[in-house]
Amino acid sequence: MEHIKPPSFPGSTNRDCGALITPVPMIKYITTLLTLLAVPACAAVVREYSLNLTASYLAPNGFYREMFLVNGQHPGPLIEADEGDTISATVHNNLQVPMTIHFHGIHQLGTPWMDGAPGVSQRSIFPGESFVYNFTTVGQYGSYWYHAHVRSYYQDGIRGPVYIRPANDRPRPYDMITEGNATATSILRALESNPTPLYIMDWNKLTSDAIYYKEVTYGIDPACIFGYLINGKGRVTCPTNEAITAAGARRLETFQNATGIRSSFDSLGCLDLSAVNGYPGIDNVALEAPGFSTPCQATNTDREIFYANEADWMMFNVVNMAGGFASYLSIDGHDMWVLQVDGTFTQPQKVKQLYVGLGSRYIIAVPTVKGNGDFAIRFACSEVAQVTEQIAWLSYNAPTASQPVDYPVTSDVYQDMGGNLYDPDNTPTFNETAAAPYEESLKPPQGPAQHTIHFTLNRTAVVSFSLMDGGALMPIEMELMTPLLWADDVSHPTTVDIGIKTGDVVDLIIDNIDPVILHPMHLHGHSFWVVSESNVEHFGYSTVEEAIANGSSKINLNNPPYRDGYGAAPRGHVVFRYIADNAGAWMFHCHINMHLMTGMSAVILEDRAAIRPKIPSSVIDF
Ligand SMILES: [Cu+2]
Repeated sequence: MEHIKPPSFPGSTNRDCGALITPVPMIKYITTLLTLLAVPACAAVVREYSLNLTASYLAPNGFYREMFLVNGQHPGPLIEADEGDTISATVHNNLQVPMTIHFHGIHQLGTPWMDGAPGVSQRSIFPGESFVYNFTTVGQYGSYWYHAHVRSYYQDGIRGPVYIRPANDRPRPYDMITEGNATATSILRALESNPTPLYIMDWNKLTSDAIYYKEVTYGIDPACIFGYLINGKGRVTCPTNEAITAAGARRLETFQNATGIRSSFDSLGCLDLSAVNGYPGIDNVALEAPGFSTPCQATNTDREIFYANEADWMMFNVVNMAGGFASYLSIDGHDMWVLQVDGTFTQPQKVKQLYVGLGSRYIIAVPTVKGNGDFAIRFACSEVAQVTEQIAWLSYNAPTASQPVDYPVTSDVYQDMGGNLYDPDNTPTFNETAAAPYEESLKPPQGPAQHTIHFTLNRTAVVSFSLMDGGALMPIEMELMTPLLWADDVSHPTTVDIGIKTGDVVDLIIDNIDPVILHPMHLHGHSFWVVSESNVEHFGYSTVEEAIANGSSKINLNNPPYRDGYGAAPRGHVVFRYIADNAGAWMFHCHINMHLMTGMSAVILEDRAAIRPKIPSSVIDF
């Protein structure tokens, strides 16, 4: 294999793989055939990266705090590859805390010890140490990301994107949205080599350790952020309480239905959760949750700007790298075509609003409108707990040093800061359930599964979240224990050790009994089909087979979404089906960091005996 050092500028590569294809103006099927013939197969290479983790004191939204950086930046640098390449990323931990890096959505096929789960697949990288993550991208393409998996440290800045250009022979849905226009299709094909980054991060006033300390010491759920950052940039705005309350009307109702209490919003749009937290108004600085007690102060820091110029299309790589909150995305005056979700081409959907789940990735194509002007790209928090919005810009003007001026609602704005659609009947929002894979062969196995595991998502105390039936919590200390991948004793109550063998089909039935919180559930090592879901009722059967035998209309084994993370709605359920094709010890957890840290996590052992002898001694002895 040839070794390639990281490119010195974005998108550079010394090969032609996945790059612009010369358009051939014929009917689409012949075009596709010629396209395949015209491009030589790519030889896999090793992509070498060095990730240097440091701490700094910076003010991305105008307020200084300690934060972490990867190679001096936040988010970290793009790791890119062509499908089939090997990635070799050396992590140098120059922080004062232990660290691991998880490559979110990358299956780690055959290398479960490279999964970056502390106490599960490796020992932590301690301050001053380095560790090399080495893994293949065979069989995977599209958008991923990497992040710290120790505690909540990715919320402090240890997070960045991974992009894998699809192999030339991957079927793409571009003809469906260009109606066979070969030039347009070739433009999309070219944009796919280097989509425009649109990375969403939630940001806090305090470090994640400080928040966690307050959480466990005082028993408060700090379900409140200090706003989003887009590509590491953003500003604090302070809408009136009247405007926040109007945008948050639905949230107030939901909270009242669940608790019987009429709540209100503070100046950062955070819902007063004193009814949950047990403190009648948090006004003690020692107890202060992010957002509470300190009146909102507006800042004038830079927002991210993208210049569209004369291109017919833009293609965005949307990644939700947040640690707590999902988001609604819309672009004023623009449609969006959703083309990929979680590293899989999907049946395209034309939407004006996209729900961006925590940890999830979306490749979207945006037809440009040309002309002049600056259009807001809006990110509105989708959670009950807060009304907050961040903005980036899509600009048709010549680049200047000054920032566009925020503007209020116009006819071209599709959502408000609460994520509410202005014209819900005529403004299509993304339908996750309908986002089936474009490749029709990517269907779940039919028939009964070999294993069914039932989970119940539950809040067992103010700051205690469980997923095991019976309420067992994964202790945070697990991060420091001998990794379960090779530990002698795996008999912990959050370890699922039920004899899963390679080739077995596994169903995860997940009932969410919380009345308010959507839990974004993430499985390591696999993608799964979402074969049943509901936001109004629990699954109600002990297996998928039983549901089918009873004539349940819930089950979709025909064209379900194919994901590596998916939200379990409050009072609802999801059922994930996957093929055990990757021996290892795989985490299954909520991606809300505070839920993960307080127990909402399990490890599913898969043919551990087969993989254990193959673990490199360099990993075991690390
Ligand atoms: Cu959760």
